[in-house]
Amino acid sequence: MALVGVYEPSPTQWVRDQVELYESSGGTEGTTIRGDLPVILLTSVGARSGKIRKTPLMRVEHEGAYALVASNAGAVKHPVWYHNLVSSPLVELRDGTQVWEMKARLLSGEERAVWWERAVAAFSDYADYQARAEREIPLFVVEPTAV
Ligand code: F42
Repeated sequence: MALVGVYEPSPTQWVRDQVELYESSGGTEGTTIRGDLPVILLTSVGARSGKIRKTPLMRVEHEGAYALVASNAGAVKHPVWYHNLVSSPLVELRDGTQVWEMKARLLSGEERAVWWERAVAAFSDYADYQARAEREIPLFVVEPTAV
């Protein structure tokens, strides 16, 4: 079942621009940052507003599952979308031209450690973000809802 709600674009201009380009091109443009680093698009439901939120994140994929890294560029606070996923784990994930409904699950322990390595391999800046974040950066894995 598709997510229901009114779409509220990000207040951050460059994020909003990336979402617009990614979606309006059907996932053929706006799919990278810094030249060639791939990005996916997360759609979640606002924990308080119930509005549809769209968030570009780095692409960390393994065997059809994806990690969502709540790095918030190394800020001391979790990004707002972290709270949205805790409250409402059903999400939509777009990777280029493909879109799936998926369920997000917060990782811990050994499973988190394995995905963290994959995340840093995909985007090495995550290691710097972790060093200055003063919190353990949360990781979700998202997997298809119907397997
Ligand atoms: N951020 C990451 O954390 N990890 C990444 O890997 C990442 C990669 C990335 C790649 C490209 C790109 O363009 C951006 C990238 N970002 C990455 C930044 C990411 O897209 C987000 O901008 C960032 O993580 C901050 O997320 P945020 O959810 O904190 O966004 C803020 C700016 C925001 O949109 N706030 C909204 C607002 O209006 O202030 C609120 C949105 C919201 O969900 N509100 C809830 C609701 O109910 O609607 C309220 C929830 C509550 O309880 O307050």
